[in-house]
Amino acid sequence: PVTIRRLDYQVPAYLVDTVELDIALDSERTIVEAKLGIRRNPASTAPRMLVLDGEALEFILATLDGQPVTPVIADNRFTLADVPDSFTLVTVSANKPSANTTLSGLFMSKNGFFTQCEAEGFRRITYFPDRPDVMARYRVRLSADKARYPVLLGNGNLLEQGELPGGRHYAVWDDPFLKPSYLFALVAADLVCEEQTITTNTGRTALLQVWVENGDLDKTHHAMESLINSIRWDEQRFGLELDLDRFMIVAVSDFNMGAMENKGLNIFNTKFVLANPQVATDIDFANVESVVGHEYFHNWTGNRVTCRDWFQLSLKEGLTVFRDQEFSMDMIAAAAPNAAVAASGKAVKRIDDVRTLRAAQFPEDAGPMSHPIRPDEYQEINNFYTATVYEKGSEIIRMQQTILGRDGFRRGMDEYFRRHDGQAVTCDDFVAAMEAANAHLGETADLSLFRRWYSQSGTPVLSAEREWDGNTGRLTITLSQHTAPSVSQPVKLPLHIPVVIGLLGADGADLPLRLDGESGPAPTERVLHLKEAKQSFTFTGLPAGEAMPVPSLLRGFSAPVVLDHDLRVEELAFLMAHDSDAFNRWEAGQQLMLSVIHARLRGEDAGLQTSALVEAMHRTLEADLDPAFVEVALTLPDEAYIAETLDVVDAPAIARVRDELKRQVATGLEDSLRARYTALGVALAAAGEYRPDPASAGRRGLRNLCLRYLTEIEGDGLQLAREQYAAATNMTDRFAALTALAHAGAATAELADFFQRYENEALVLDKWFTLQSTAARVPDGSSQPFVLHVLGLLKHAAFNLRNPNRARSVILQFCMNNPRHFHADDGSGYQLWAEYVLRLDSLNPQIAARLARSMDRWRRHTPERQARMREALQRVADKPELSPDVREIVGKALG
Ligand code: BAL
Ligand code: ZN
Repeated sequence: PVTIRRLDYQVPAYLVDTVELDIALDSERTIVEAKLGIRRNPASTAPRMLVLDGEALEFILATLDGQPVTPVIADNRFTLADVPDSFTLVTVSANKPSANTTLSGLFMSKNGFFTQCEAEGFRRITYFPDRPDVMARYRVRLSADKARYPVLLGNGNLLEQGELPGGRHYAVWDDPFLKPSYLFALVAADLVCEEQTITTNTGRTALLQVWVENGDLDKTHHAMESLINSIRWDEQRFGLELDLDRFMIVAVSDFNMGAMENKGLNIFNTKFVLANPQVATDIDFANVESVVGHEYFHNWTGNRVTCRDWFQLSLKEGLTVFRDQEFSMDMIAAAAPNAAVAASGKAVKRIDDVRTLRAAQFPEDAGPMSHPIRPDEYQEINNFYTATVYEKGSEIIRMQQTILGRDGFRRGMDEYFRRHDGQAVTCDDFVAAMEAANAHLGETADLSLFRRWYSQSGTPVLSAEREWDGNTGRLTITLSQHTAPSVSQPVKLPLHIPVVIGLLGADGADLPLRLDGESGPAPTERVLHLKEAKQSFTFTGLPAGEAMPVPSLLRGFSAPVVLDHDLRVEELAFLMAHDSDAFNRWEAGQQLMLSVIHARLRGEDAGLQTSALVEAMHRTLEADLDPAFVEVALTLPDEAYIAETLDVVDAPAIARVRDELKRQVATGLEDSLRARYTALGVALAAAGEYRPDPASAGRRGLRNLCLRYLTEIEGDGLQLAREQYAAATNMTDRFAALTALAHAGAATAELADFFQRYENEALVLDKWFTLQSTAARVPDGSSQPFVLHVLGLLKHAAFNLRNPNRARSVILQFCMNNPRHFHADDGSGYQLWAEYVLRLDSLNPQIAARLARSMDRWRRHTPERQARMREALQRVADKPELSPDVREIVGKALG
């Protein structure tokens, strides 16, 4: 395998100023004529040789300034020696979209032609320097059969369209902005759209369109609304305006990613566009809003300012995830009736994001694919669209906002666009703009040490120790940090960690925080800047003669670290009840739950701790709190997160202990759970028609959690679930009831009914497959080995390995999100994994590589399982013709 290294970066030898494409679409042989205006890059000292990328292309001809030339075509490269300083190159090539199962480049989905060019798909469309720092102006003429592909879409503005002989038609699209090739897109399909015009904050008019298959127009409204909200939010929060006359979203059902931010022509997986109350859950509605926002926000953070090279991917992805997270929070707050509900709603969103980070990114950062948010090397860039680059990347942006303040961060963003609009830049350029815009803040704006977050991988462990002098009211908190060495970075250095802290007095209220030597007014929350391996902070003027104040550390999860606290069980319960920071109230509960789970895994009875926990959960359920918060507060830590907190993972044992605790909670809270279930049902019915707003989604979420607990124990839980399933008027409630029944192994009839009802709704069928692949039991609760049930799903007439959503809904969901059965003692889960990695690899290497990653943490399992997992990994690694994608993943896992 070839390793590409960040430090080997060279500027492009040739630049492309203009691109004119003429694309004659045909499923069997699409002909692409490309006319490129090329010039020598004055900054390059490379030999005078033009090298273009080209993959899976049939070369037809090339001319240079009108004269035929004969390039050398080998190893996915097109090479022409001795080219002049400035010239026009025309190439004609062909490709076969119907045979393109990789879904990278130009491919076919059921109703037409679509493209995916990030990261390196454009080279499968035409010969080109396919790297993000070559930015050009594009004009594109598309032609296709009119009856089959009546809609022809491209980036930018529609200049012209018309008829052609032979039942064909054409359209010419012109993109006024310079863009890298990865943002190129086209669509030629049989589609319909919802459209709306909007006036931007400076009075410009733009046409917004959401394109879908015929029959799906009843599911576009939420995406359109989310797009308009995104446009407004970016104007208000960052002063960024929509810069095009037309902005299109197109939904496609075969797609590797969630969505893609192509300039003016976002292409989306249907999963993140289509939603109405009958087919989408509250979570789906929220995801549509967040992904529509994410892709729209890329228009500035990614498109107007793009990445110099793919090592800088987090420049746009971390920043854009941060922006979409903030957008969702602000939308929740805007819908809240008062400040308290707004704050709680924002905390719930933050909690969801942190749960994702812990379940996906923490394991990644501790495993064979561990990499800094700005990786130093890769074999296949598609493998680096990771939780680290995205979610940890967002945390690194969030910390800059915490350090510089919201206003300071905004100043930095303004400076970033002032300096770099229209350029392809680096992560360092971003941090430099943040520093420059805030230089007046002095040392606060010095991010030189902070930059290590970009270059160092691994999750730091932050430890806190306390020393209380009750006579003088002085509390010293000593923070220390440690990051475990990794293969590529045996020595880890201290990072700049912003630790947001509060101190709770005996009555649970926040105390003033005055550091030793300070005078004047003292805030009740502040940021401690840990910059060394170990640092002490002494707070003075605290109530003398009282018990030690209880520290609330890392409020709002102010840094992506593991907090190794020394809080006692009573202190955790105290924080859970009183902390003014809702995130930390939730976190205290999670830590209590974890300590019970750990004790039980060690074989201890943990009776007292369990009682304390159940009591604390009971108080939370009975308190007058935002239902959305109560839902997350009563949810036990995910199995994946529990596994991350252990040295040796016995996945079925974790599931068993977690189940037992769930049953104990359900038994302890049974009456309250039933009462709350009923009361919430009454409130929701009184509120009338289904709406996916945060308040009603929160009520449904809590009500369905109550149902889930009730189905864990003997009683009327299953009956309630059956009734809810039958009476549901929206997908959230119907699917929640089905989920509760499926996990209880009592869903045979409802699963059959669900299939019949939604047979023609692909996204709902994906849910049906996912639920069965991730369930705790087989549908009828029998003792059939679970893997046989999964094999049955894989053979189901509605299963299709070529469709990424469907493939993910069974095989990836089983391998990644059903640890108790995937890690079955007989190794059958691992055998299935190997077989499907190999099958998928010959169709779609990107999806195969994602599946391959479910073995990342194999070395943490029990010795018997490790042996079986290694065998399965070796079986894949031994296949001679593996894609570079899968080769990199299994190579690193075994390495
Ligand atoms: N740029 C790839 C898809 C996304 O992150 O929006
Ligand atoms: Zn993105």
